Amino acid sequence: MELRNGIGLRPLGTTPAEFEQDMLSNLYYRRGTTVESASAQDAYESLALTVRDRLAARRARTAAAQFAANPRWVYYLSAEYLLGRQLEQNLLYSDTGEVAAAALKTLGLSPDEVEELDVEPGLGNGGLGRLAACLLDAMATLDIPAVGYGIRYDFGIFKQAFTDGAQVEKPDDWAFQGNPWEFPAPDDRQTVFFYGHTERDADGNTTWVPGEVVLGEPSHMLVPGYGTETVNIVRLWSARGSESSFDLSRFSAGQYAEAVAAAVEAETISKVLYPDDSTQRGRELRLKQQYFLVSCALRDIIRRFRLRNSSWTDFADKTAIQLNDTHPTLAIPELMRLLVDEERLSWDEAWSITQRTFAYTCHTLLPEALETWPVTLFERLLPRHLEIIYLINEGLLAKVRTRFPNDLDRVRRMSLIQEEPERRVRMANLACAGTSAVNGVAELHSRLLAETTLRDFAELWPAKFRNVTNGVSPRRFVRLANPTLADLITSSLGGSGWINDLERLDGLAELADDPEFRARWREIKRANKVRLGLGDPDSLTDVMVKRFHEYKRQQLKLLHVITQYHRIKNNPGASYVPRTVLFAGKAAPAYHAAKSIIRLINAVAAVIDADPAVSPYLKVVFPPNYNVTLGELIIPAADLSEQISLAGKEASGTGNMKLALNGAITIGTLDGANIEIRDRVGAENFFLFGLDTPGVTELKSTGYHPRGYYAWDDELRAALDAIAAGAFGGVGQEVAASLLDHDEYLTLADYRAYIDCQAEVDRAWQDQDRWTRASILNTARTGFFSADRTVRDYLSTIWHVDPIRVSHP
Ligand code: NBG
Repeated sequence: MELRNGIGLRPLGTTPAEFEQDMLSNLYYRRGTTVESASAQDAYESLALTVRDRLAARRARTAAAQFAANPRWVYYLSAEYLLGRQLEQNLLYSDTGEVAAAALKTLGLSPDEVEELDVEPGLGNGGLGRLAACLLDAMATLDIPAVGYGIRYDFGIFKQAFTDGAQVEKPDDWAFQGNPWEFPAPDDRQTVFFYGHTERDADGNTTWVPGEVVLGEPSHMLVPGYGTETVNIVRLWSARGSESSFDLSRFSAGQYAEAVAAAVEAETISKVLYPDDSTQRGRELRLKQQYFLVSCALRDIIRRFRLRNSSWTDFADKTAIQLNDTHPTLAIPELMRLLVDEERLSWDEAWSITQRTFAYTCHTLLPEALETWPVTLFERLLPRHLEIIYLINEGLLAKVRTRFPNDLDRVRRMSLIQEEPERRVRMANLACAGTSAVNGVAELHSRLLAETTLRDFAELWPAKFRNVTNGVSPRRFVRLANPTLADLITSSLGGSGWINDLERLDGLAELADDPEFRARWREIKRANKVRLGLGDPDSLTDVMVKRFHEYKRQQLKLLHVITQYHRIKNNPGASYVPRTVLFAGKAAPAYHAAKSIIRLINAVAAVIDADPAVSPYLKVVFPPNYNVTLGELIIPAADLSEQISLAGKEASGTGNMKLALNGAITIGTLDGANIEIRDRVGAENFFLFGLDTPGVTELKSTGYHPRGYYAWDDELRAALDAIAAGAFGGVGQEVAASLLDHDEYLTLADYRAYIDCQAEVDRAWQDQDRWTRASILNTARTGFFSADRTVRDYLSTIWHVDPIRVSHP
């Protein structure tokens, strides 16, 4: 009995000799090989297993403590997780870094070679996916009983390469060599239905008769807390064909492909992250993925609930499910279906449980980014869910009509069904209706959500709307990514307590004027640039790393680069602040305009590189395939952080937080979390430019004419003319035309303010003491942006879940 709950486990050794012994047993018994014939992969996996075992022991104790407490759990549902590499993280979190290094040494293995084999699971696309990973990290660190649910995509986000400067997408077969960090649990598999029809019996009960049955097989990875015993899990689901999906008679008849067709079809569901949705089949696959995730997750959540509870009346008190954007919104009608059709609860009771269980985080302001699905697709794929959505809609609209009589327009806007031009299900509306809390991810964003994008819902349910400003993991983005800075901070603050209590960074502020401390600060930044190995480490490293999107305005940064290029060309004798401009990021495969901007950046980089009059002062680098691993190298090396989205478009940004924490100074607009960063670091330590949200609204309402700016500003005209004339290749014409004719994100309107602000950056850089002071203060004053604080905010305003301490063995 003791053994079962993880408390009676034989403790694993902590000495180098014991670690080495365990690594050898893993090599022999689990890899089935010997020292003589071990490959680098064998060495890596044996090391990974040895580290994992130490966390698994903690996991066993965590589960014992958590289940014994029968608490309210947090379940985080997300289509994306960008977990980052696991080896270094788990060495740190299990405090085995030193013994592991010693063991590797005696076994004659190179740590670098082993580290190289640790593949990043790229199961996400951008900020939303990395936020999910940071929140899991913080929940474990704060001892919160939590499980993350997602999909184990066979292929993660594509690998980006450049051919002639153009983005090409290669499949990311991240688990090709296996993934030593995960535990498959096929016995917890779930059955998922699709298609078919519904039937009603004499008592009015409904049954869904499916047309396709697929299996969901989970495996989990460990999510350790830092500086605590808790180890939570993230459970990722793979789709499999059901037992009947192999057709032996066809196989025997030599129809091999037909024999496995059903299984292949089923497995397609977890094949890739965000399949191309430009075709009907692609859209259907995406909706299938969404339902697959929520169906598996909810059944698993209910299975866990039943381990300790028996009454549905307790469900919402024991379960807080957070919907990370609208992708998992189908969980709302799915829980209704389970409660009403399968558990035979009354509609009202089921609806009350559902609303109290769920909460929804919105990550965008772009109305076009709010998901909708054709009703016809729903009808075919999820016939019962569509019926349930109609019923939810009836209740919702009745409420709207009572609250706002004779307001037909409002009813039309709030309906879960869009009627024109095609009938579609509005997922964000469903998410607002079926939850008890809706939050944005930065103060401005939450306010704008309630005033614009989700205004009708905020008027109906003002108390539902909250703000929870995003945060990032200080473990991954300072301690692991920037170990020398972390050491300096630890020695300056007299201990490493700041890592789990990030506001303590404030103690660095008093060192900002200490010349010795400043010198050390600068040395570390320089060493991080050398480690990155791109560009002159003494130049100003100007960094724009994020997904490519026109609203984020990489094109504005590019206009600055071209303007600077022209200035140097036109006045070669003058002196310039040498800059290395670093772009990194991927564009969605079907996003043509973003891909053109990537291509143009690479072309400009090549022209500058080839020009000896310019290249001493200006260099543009664009390392391909931005991911968490590359971010961990770039962020600590940055001097300047580019956060230049059009005000009112960036929900929050989290790269802005990571960069500021690592001492980069932001140049940015009053958008997303930039505002909160500036409030904290102080206006004098932040380069602000551009229109604010009221300014944007006003300009748009009076009619925006990009050509006016072009006509009036000589430098802007020169830059656009050069682009359009093909000075940087053929793609320029299209980019210039789009800016001159549409410029949806007001790039040209903010151009002059941005260029002038960049001149201020140059001036500030020339006073290195002043710069370093500002850099130190950026780190000192951004402790607020720890994901730990974010999780505490979710806990106190939305989840109301208590921590559970796991005792030492
Ligand atoms: C992103 C927003 C960011 C925000 C993160 C996390 C997606 C789809 N959205 O501004 O663009 O910081 O979500 O909330 O990745």
